[in-house]
Amino acid sequence: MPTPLERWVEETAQLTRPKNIHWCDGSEAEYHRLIQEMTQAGTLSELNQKEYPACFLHRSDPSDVARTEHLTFVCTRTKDDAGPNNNWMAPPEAKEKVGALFSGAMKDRTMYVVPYIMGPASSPYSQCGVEITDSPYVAVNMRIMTRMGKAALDRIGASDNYVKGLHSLGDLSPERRFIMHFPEERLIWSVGSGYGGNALLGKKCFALRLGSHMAKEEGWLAEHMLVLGIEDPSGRTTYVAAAFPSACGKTNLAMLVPPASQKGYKIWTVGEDIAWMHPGPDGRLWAINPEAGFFGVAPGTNSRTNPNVMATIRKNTIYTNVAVTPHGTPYWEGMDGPPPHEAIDWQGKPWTPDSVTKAAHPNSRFTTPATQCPSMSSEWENPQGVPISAILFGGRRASLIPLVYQSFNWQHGVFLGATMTSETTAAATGAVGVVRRDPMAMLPFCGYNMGDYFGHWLRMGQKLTNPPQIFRVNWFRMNAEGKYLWPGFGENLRVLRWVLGRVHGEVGAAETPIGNLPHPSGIDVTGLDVTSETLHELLTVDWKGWQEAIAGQKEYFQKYGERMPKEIWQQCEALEKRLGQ
Ligand code: OXD
Ligand code: MN
Repeated sequence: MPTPLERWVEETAQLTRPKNIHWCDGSEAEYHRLIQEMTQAGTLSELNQKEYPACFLHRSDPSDVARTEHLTFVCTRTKDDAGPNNNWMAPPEAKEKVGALFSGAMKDRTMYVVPYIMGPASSPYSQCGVEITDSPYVAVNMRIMTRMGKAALDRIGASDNYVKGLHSLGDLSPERRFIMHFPEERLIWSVGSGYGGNALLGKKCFALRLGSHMAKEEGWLAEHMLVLGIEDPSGRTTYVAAAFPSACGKTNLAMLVPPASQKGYKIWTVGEDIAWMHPGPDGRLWAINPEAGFFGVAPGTNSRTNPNVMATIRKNTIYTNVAVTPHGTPYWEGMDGPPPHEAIDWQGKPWTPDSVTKAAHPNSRFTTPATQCPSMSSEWENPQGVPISAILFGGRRASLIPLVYQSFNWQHGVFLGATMTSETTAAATGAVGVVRRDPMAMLPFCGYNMGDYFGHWLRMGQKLTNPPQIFRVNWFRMNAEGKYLWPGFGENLRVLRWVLGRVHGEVGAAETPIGNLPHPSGIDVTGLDVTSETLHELLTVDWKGWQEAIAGQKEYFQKYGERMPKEIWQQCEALEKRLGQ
């Protein structure tokens, strides 16, 4: 008797008509064989194996370099369940339209059956998925990003308890590209793109869009958050989760190296993109990292901004859309040292520092195993997760939002997350640098109506007798000349220290209409090129700016109509009142 998984594989093969079927076992030998086949086929090229052992380069189709939010749909039974935050298509229409694109799509190709676990293999909070794909690049990337192969197959066994993901490169045409989610069926269909966020279905599609939907039904949280542990000089480790939109420095923060001035502190990485968080029996919130690798943005990464990741990506790494030097080593804008005199750019064309185009694509990436990261926490695979004491919500905002402030309580914290705004980045197609509303950094990833999502967050607070403290942060404030006011990167530890002080009741704050702000003496700026005027600017409430911002917040919340929880409206009114309007 075939298992449900075998039946689904058979049905999918009938639809997509592959030349052959390969069930991935996740072994090292299989990984190397696939890499070798791709190298022979020209899908991958070898980098300098002496300096970058087992590292390879993939160049994608130039039209397929980022997440395509306008082609991403949540196909719930009713439009209202997907909400104004998602593109929606009725499930029957989606199945017909996209099913036609899958019909015969794998002709002359191998179909890879990729079973995987999201989360530590022995964690009760982990979940299984199976991705059927015709892309060997996806299969090898999934081996880095998840616990892939036999362990997952064993866990699934004869059950039907796994998320189904069907992926085909199709013809890579943006006109025939769709990323469809059916949360009610725990099913994902993705066609026409090989880009990580669209094609590695465990990541955004499962761990966030379907995950957030599952989390709402089951009483937990699936969030676009890094998780880190801060060890202080007394040896105490405090865990913090932080939501930032794509390409706003989550990977750098998760692996922060304390500057020499911050003696005795250490940062331990638990995760750098996604957190699954469950209420524990002790009333605290416990987080696991569902991933096993990092799919990070290359440009701007160097040994000042992120020495730990620079060490991580020196071996066993797949680079996508970076440039290559004549020496066969990868190169991207903002890497260490001067640019090479010449290089081959991300599209395979000759490039020199005088070229008007970039050498690497602004959203070029590396896929690399988490186990290689020097700052990985000893707790990162703890099946129970780590207890979260603080949650940070951070956007990229040149003005208005102070460096850091704390919410008055959980409900106010949910409001701080719900009102998050950020400037867009190259991680998604479309204009870069435009301010958009991105509640909890989940706008592109919440698999259901965000009005209900805010309600779910509020209910979670009621379940937690010892909830994390909630903060808003902004490393990206600029002066009138467009210069950053705060040095960022490793120096962000100075802000985290204030957060720790608040969590442990060791430091005071100034109560303001928007929340509790540090007293200037609360942020240690010794040795930094930050004058007291600059610090004052970073920690001042711009009353007029906030009064004006409220109108935009209200207009946004109105979009959610009846689904918007009244508690969020109450927070809006309370803020208005505190600002004296
Ligand atoms: C990512 C993203 O790749 O957020 O993590 O786009
Ligand atoms: Mn992300």
